[in-house]
Amino acid sequence: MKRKPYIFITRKLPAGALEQLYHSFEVSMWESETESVPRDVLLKETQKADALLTMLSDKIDREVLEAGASLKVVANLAVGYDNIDLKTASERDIVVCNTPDVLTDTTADLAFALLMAAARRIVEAAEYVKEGEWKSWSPLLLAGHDIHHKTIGIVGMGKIGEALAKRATGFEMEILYHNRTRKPEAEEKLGAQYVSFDELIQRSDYIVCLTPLTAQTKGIFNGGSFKKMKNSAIFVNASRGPVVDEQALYEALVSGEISAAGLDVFETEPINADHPLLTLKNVVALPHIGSSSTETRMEMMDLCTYNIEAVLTGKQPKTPVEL
Ligand code: 8YV
Repeated sequence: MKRKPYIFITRKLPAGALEQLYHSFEVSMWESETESVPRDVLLKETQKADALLTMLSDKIDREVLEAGASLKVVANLAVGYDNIDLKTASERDIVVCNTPDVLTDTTADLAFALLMAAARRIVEAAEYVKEGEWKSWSPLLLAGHDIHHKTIGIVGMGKIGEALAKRATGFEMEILYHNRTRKPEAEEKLGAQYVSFDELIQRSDYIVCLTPLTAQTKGIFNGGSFKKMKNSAIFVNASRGPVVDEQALYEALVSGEISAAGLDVFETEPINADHPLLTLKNVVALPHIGSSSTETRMEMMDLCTYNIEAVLTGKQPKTPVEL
């Protein structure tokens, strides 16, 4: 009898999300919600896998892809796929899928929430109350910065960037953006203005990074860029940690070159509790939860399972990455 195609899932996911797969395939998963699958287990499982359902924390490099003699599809539970070696996947005719669209609004919500939290010192103020520090009122108690009518600069005007710009219109912000290509719809409908990267960082009160991590975007926020920003600028990163030189960001925050930062992503994740950035009051740090609403995570899992099933049954996946 022909064996059923085998799917390996690199993290424990709710069984309900995978029901569709259990019907027709042999499925197993790494039974931890919090710990990444060890490299040796990943390599061993990949040897017999027809499909992998992966997370951002799995390095799907040449060694893994070459181990998968019958591997046909890698479905990544993320819109980003910088953890996957696309070149090798393409050479080996392995389809790579991601989860765009379903997470657009949720991630834009989070990016705006980070901006607001950093601007109005929400986390610092909440801790102040909980720690019993609130003894009296004073005129400038935990005074932050306004958001409405300020200038937001969006670096990376993809779908999430546009959804963020839409939110910014509600706050009557001036919207600047920088992207590899112009976005006529965002310009016409949202009044977003296309500017160079330098003009954006110089003019914006809020600089929000949403660009994918590529060889071109690695380290674009460095000492030189923080120097060009306003001293009152607030920097938000909801894309990938390595687009930022964290040492330079730390120095800019300490020296007052910029005023605050809201960070959902870091060069190394999870970030160490003793990381210098975490000692600063003007940093709001989150554990990479951009797309993490229950509704959206379920939709992302559904999309991954749809894509895997499609490839394994000879149909078109919904969201293949262009290789
Ligand atoms: C993921 C993300 O949920 O989609 C992305 O690229 O960064 C997040 O939405 C997270 O990376 C988990 O894999």
